[in-house]
Amino acid sequence: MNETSGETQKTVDVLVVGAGITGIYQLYRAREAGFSVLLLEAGDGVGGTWYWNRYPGARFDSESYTYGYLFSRELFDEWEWQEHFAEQPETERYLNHVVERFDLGRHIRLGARVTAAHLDERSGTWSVVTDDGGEVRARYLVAATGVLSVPYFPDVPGREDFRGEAYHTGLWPASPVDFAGKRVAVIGTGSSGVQIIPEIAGEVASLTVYQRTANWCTPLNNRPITPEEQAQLRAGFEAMREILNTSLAGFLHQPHDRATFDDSEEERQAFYEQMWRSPGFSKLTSHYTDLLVDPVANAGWCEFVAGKVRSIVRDPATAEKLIPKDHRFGEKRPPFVTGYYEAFNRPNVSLVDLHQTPILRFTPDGIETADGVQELDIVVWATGFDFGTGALLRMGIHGRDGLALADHWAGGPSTFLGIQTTRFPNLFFPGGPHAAAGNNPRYNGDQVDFVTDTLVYLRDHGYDTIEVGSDAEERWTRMVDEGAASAVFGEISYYFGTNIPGKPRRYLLNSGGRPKLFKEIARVAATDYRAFRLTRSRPASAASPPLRAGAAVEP
Ligand code: NA7
Repeated sequence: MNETSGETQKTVDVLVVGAGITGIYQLYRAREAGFSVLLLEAGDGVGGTWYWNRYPGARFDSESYTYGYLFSRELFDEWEWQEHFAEQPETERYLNHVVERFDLGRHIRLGARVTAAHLDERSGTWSVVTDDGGEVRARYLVAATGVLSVPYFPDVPGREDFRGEAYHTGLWPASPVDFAGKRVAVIGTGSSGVQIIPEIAGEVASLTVYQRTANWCTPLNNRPITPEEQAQLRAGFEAMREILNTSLAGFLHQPHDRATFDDSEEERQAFYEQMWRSPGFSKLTSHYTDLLVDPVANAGWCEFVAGKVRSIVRDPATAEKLIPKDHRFGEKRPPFVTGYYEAFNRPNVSLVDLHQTPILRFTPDGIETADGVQELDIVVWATGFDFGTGALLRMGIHGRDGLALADHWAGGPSTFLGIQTTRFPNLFFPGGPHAAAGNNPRYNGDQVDFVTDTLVYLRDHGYDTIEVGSDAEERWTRMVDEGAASAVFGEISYYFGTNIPGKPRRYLLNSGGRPKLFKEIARVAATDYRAFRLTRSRPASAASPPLRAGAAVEP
């Protein structure tokens, strides 16, 4: 263990960047494993996604108790989630509680945005610079910077000319925005847009929703957790943890055992009703087994959802605009909603279909389309994120021979396990590109566990530098790319990076899912880390075991 601190420079074993759900867990695990640790966080508080996305209506669409940490039985027992799908303030409180409870705050430096990270090849250490003038030297750099952490603002002419207030859902201010009596626009109808729209619709003077692509929104079906359910959760902790730690997507929902046309028309409609009333992601994970593979089966469910939209939204023209015509259910990450379609029945809410009337420009007073200028007081950008690689490529990371990660990945990311990339030894990025798709904390947690086990292995075997081999990286990246054609989420999804103009079209999740991750991690352990090049930058101590065959030794 090594920790030194001077006025301008600090040295630690493990430097974590990002105090989101992954970074906090990594900090905890690395410290518990006996490493000296520091976490740098750009925000003025911890929480990551749950710090920045504090817009009205922001909430989980994974069940709260399946999203929270499972590493401590005591933590699980003492935190009573209020709702099956917790709202942002509760999650932010929870993450602050975790930091306090495990005394992690003293290892966290807030308000410190990483602007550069350079590898010192001689020592195998990283020198990391922050915008507050600090510099940290670390043997291992763990970028837990998230996949949805760089907000995207479309390049609309005149955007800077607008004189009203403007906010991005992913950069929401700490002090509440006063919507009362204001003329408001929401641009974007992804998961964030469809959460904020019903939340503010009753408060504003007018709400104009600018929709480019309609989404297949279905009810979240949130409700408070009853005292009986709280007791059941505690009694069933071990069983629940087992399911969550091994299931495909990290949810409790059980897969269905029937395909669409195993059922009669009547049974099918009853099942669709049951799905409509089911919680959150179960509409993907517990649906008919052929929902995502048989277009005819998928169309049946889409027709059912379209019927629901038509039955809720009173204006037929608005209803038709809200029904997707260009993609099937599940081709994009489906949002889950509370009162979304109902909001369009309010007299003060209107929908602009950007395919029919695109935004021409911003004016100082509002937004201009072919229909004229809509005068506005507040514009909400719910236009998403530079997914997957956005944060990593903006951190100024430079590896061997000064190679910039942004250049290394100019054509899209190449990784092994979504955790390491060649030419960047001792850099890990759990929860980054090529991670699995599902309930984020579960598979990001798998990656953090692997990183921590790896660091312990290195220490135990006298190594201090680890770099994935190009064979392993190519194998994993090929698996991701080849699997992308049959991945759950289709090419129009931001999971391919296609929402960002000029971004290479590459699949940014792990198309092999969690099972592939588990399999490869087991293989790494069984083959004594042969996928990696393990070296030591200083002579092994007498107590250290000899280098394994084939391992390189650096002076
Ligand atoms: P999303 O899901 O990426 O949604 C972004 C929305 O913004 C979506 O409706 C986009 O339409 C729209 N968008 C993007 N660019 C434009 C332009 N130029 N003009 C108009 N509309 C635009 O981001 P969210 O924040 O809602 O959700 C992100 C994740 O957070 C979500 O998956 C959950 O994991 C939580 P498009 O569909 O591209 O036509």
